[in-house]
Amino acid sequence: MKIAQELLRGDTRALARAITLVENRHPTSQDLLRAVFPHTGRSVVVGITGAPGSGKSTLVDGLAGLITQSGKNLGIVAVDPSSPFTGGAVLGDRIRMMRHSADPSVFIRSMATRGYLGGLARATGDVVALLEAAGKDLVLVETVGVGQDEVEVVRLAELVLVILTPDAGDDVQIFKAGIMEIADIFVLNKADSPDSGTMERRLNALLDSGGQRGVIPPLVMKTVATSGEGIEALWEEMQRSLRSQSPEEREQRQRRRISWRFKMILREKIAERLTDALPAAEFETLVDRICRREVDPYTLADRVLRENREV
Ligand SMILES: Nc1nc2c(ncn2[C@@H]2O[C@H](COP(=O)(O)OP(=O)(O)OP(=O)(O)O)[C@@H](O)[C@H]2O)c(=O)[nH]1
Ligand SMILES: [Mg+2]
Repeated sequence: MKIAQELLRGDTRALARAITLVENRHPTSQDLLRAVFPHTGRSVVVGITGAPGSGKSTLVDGLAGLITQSGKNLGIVAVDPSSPFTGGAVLGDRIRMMRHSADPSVFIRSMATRGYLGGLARATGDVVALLEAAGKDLVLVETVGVGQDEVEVVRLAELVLVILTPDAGDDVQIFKAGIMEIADIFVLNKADSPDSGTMERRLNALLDSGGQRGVIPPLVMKTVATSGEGIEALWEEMQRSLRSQSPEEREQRQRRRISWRFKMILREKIAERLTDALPAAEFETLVDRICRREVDPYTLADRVLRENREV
């Protein structure tokens, strides 16, 4: 495939087109992903998650400056649930907010869920694979940690940063959706807020209680993303943390990424085939039967699966 070859040579326009194909599930996208697969697994993927508005994009922007200065080829993916409920800015605004959106050594792409979270996770894995094939040394994936599906996305990362702010209620968020287990580094952003000392103590106390259970508590780094304060120290710590991973650990993390991606692909394919096997009219007939209380939805779901075993 021509586009695959161009992408492998690092052609940015080919990369952008390839991502669009993958996002739109264009019929050729699977061939494209197959063609580039042998060239994946080379980048370091860093996941950055946190509540809406916690300063993820501002931090990513600050990190981007340091990363490109060190001569690394950088890719950024901003995963956007674009739900009216998260109250965040609209997609375009978020990207424009990044100073590095005009920097040619940084490739930035944002992805919207279009209301289908499972598919978003699959697409994110695919987009990361394309960035790897295009020769990015480092890929930053920004995702809003509002729910299980969004947090799930950071499972494709070798290093996970969880961004917290001094606002009340954050310690609930840490434990929600298993964020605690996946964080390698906690970033306490908006450290310019007067409540940041209190939050830091609470956070350290929470993490220490995890330490008593034999888990090494992740570090807490304080930043003011808007002024750049603490970002250099954070980047140092990220590099230190990556260097300290043993070859076995790195292999394990890469395996986790592959296993996660494989599961997402399988899940999506099964869902797709089931939808194909159950045309809308037939589906509505089943709904009618459930409405009439003739049969419960669980029994019917099992029956549909049994009848479509070959799909
Ligand atoms: N005071 C202060 N404001 C900050 C800091 N970091 C970010 N902000 C502001 O917080 C707002 C949200 O920042 P973003 O970087 O867009 O946050 P985000 O987490 O990417 O937001 P979403 O992608 O919408 O979830 C912006 O107005 C930033 O200028 C900080 O350290 N201190
Ligand atoms: Mg953002």
